[in-house]
Amino acid sequence: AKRLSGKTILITGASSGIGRATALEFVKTAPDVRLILAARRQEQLEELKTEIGALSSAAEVLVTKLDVSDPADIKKFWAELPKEEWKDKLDILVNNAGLVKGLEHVGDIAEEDVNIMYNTNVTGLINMTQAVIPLFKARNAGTIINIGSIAGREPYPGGSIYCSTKAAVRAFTESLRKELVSTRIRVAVIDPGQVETEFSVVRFRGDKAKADAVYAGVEPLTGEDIAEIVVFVAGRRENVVVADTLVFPSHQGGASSMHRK
Ligand code: NDP
Ligand code: 8X3
Repeated sequence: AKRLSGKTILITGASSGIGRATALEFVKTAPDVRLILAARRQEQLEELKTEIGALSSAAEVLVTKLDVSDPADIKKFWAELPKEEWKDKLDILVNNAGLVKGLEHVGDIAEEDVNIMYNTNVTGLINMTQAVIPLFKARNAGTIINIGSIAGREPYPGGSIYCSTKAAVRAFTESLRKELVSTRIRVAVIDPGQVETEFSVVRFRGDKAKADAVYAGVEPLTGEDIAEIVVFVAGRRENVVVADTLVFPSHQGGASSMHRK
């Protein structure tokens, strides 16, 4: 908690699921953290800001509408972020924004779905990271935590696009970590297995019944479970890099190895 006290943290995809839980977990761990919460849905971010305010009067929260899949929006975000108060103070970037669309097989995947997954999960994460690296290098400090997935390690049928985006996140993170070994900048990837969030609702384009069926007879992880790990990784001593973490619920052995009741 002491190590995270007063830190400035940017979380993408903070409006729901893992990102939202991560914001709350940082505040519970260090009540005086300073959070930049970004996502496309500003209303959800404002609600989260209110919830954080009720938890801690010492936390500072900046809510920003950001679509990471749009390079122009990312440029605008960094140009508008107040320099002295937020940009120059940034300590931690959590690249969490990401999504999956559908389960179609190759040959049947809509071009729009390919683009939204790659532009968000891969290009968005790269663009956010490229913007932050010069800031962190100037101070020889900073932590980048990327949310990957078991899907990036173990591709499954119907997941060609999503799985390959997460494999890209994994490779990008590892190259970056190796590029930075002469610095004090830390780079980590956390690969969750099954977590019950809005993830499946988004996959099935709002079909809640289909999304619920994914979690029938199993006990998935919660956003909070992953949030605790993000905060743990961020809160280690500056010389400690928890480089790579795979997290499952106890009934899950791999992307397609699941025990159902
Ligand atoms: P949710 O759908 O609950 O949350 C996804 C978040 O990403 C939302 O806040 C959403 O906000 C944001 N987001 C999506 N697209 C964009 C965009 N273009 N720009 C900015 N923000 C965006 O799902 P999860 O919490 O589960 O997902 C978080 C991360 O965890 C993702 O990277 C996902 O791939 C990964 N993951 C999830 C697993 C799971 O089983 N749930 C397992 C392994 C990894 P908004 O719509 O407001 O923009
Ligand atoms: C989410 C996990 O296996 O449903 O990244 O793709 S999976």
